[in-house]
Amino acid sequence: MRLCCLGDIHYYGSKKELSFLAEGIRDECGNADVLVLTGDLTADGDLGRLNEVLEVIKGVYERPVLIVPGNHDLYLIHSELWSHRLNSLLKLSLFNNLVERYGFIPLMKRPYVVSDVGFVGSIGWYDYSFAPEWLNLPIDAYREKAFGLSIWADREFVKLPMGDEEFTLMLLEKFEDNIRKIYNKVSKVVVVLHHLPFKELVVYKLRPEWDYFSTFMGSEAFGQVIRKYSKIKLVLHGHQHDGVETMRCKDVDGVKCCNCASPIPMTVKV
Ligand SMILES: [Mn+2]
Repeated sequence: MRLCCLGDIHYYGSKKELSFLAEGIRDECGNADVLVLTGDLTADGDLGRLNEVLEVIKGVYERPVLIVPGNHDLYLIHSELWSHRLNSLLKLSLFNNLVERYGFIPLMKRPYVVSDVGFVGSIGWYDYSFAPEWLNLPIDAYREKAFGLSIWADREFVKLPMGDEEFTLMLLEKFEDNIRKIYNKVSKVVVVLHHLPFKELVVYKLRPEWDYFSTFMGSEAFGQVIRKYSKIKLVLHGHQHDGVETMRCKDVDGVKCCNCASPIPMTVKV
C-alpha cells in the first residue's frame, strides 16, 4: 500500500500557498492509496482558513484522506481569545467535525481500516518528558513556556481547561482505545501523530534555548503505548520542521518513523 503524507501547511491566507499545496498533491500523490495529513493545516486555528485548505484537497484528491490536527489548529484567533465559551478543546472538536463534513476521516474520532492495515491517530501533545536533563531546570520552568524573551506560542493561543500533562493523558487514553478497537482485525497498524512519540526523534543541539523548546516536540508517553503493540510498524508525524531535515524516516527499535512536517508530500510504503 502506498501512502502520501504531508503536514505543517500553516496556511495563513495566501492563495499562493494553496496552489502550491494543490500542485504538490497532484504531482506526488496520484498513485497513493491514502493521503495522510499530520496537522497544523492552518497557522492560527481559523476555521474559515481550514475550510479553504480542505476545499483544495477535495478538489485534487479523490481517495481516502486521513487527518489529525496540530497544535496550531487549536489556536484561538484574536476574537475568540476573550470568549468564555470557546477553548481549545472545543476548537479540537470543531476541527474534527469540519474534517468529517468534507468526507475525510478525523483519526482522533475513529480509526480507519483498509484491507489489512489499520490507521490510528492523535494530535499527540507534550508532558515535559522531552525536557533535556542537562539543563537541570524544574518542571515549572517548562510550564512557563518561555526562555528569556522567547516564548512558545501555545502559551498565548492555546487555552485548555487543564494542564498539559493531564491533556496528554486524556489524549493517550482515547488513542489507546482506538488502537484496541481495530487491533485484532488488522495485520499492521500505522500511527499518525502531530507531535513526536520518541525522544530518539528529537533533535537536541546542546544549545540552551533550542533544547528548552525541544521539550514541546512531544511526549514519551505516546511512545510507551506504541511500544506495547507490535503490529505498529509505522509512525507518521509532523511538528518538527524548523532547523531540522523533514521528509526523512528513522528507525526507532523496529518502528519506522517518518517526519512529514512539510507541505511537500512524501510517499511512504506500508
Ligand atoms: Mn506544530
